[in-house]
Amino acid sequence: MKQIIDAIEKSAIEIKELIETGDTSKSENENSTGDTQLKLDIASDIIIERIFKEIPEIKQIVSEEQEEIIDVNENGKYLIAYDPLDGSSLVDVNLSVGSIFGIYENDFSGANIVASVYVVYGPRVELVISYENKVDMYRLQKGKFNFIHEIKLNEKGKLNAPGSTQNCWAPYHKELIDDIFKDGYRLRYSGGMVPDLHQILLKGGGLFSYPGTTDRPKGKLRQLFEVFPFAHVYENAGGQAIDGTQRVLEIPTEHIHDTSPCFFGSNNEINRVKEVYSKHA
Ligand code: P6P
Repeated sequence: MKQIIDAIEKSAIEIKELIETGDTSKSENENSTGDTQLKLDIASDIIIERIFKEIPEIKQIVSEEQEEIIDVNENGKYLIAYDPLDGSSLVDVNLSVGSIFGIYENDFSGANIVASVYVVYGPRVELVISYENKVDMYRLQKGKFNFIHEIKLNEKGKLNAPGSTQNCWAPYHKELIDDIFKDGYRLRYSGGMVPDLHQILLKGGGLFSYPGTTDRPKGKLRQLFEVFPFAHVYENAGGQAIDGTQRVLEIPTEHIHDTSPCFFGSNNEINRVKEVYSKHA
């Protein structure tokens, strides 16, 4: 696992420089989910793939930006699914973005995720590792990632990050979100999954939601590259990650680019979601 962490740290330093100087315009290509790729997406993906291909303990990799799984080492132990630069379109308006890595054994499935790592490229570059029963945060300082502190969620938080197209929400979802705001929660939503979820983790808790909607019944966020890695983080930090009723890590993956409705948060807020969604499942 250390080889992989070192590789991710190395890629983060290169991607940080790419964000500062790179071309943020659109490419001619679309990824397998149909999103138009930015040149930053492709360049970040090339950096990560190049670095991962040097790591003996990696068996396979798959990128959100590519259609197929890539075989790396037949004797490798780990399979890595990654989103090289999530929310890349936010770079143009100078908001934070991130890279997300799900580390799996045996196959790419929620049940077989064994660790996850994400990197936030913001005013500071921070790297969070969820492994075994801990979530630890590191910060890039003078070219090196230094340990800062462990991350734990409170039972109840103060932040509410409601995603997706509001006029496509189910009426009961809208009522749930409105009720949470009526209880005094603060709106914190940038449109970047990594900084939005990082903020809730660091500010002690709350709720991030990206539900199924009339325009996207299965939600927008990808299971292997986004939902499962953050589910691993939130559960290890003492919170939960569900699709409305069940743990997202129990959801079967039919296709490597499958999406899933998702709710990440502290126990109190997730239990509110379960109470509402269980009546409409
Ligand atoms: P919406 C970025 O494009 C992303 O994939 C996630 O980082 C983010 O949480 C979500 O989409 C935002 O989607 O529909 O709320 O703009």
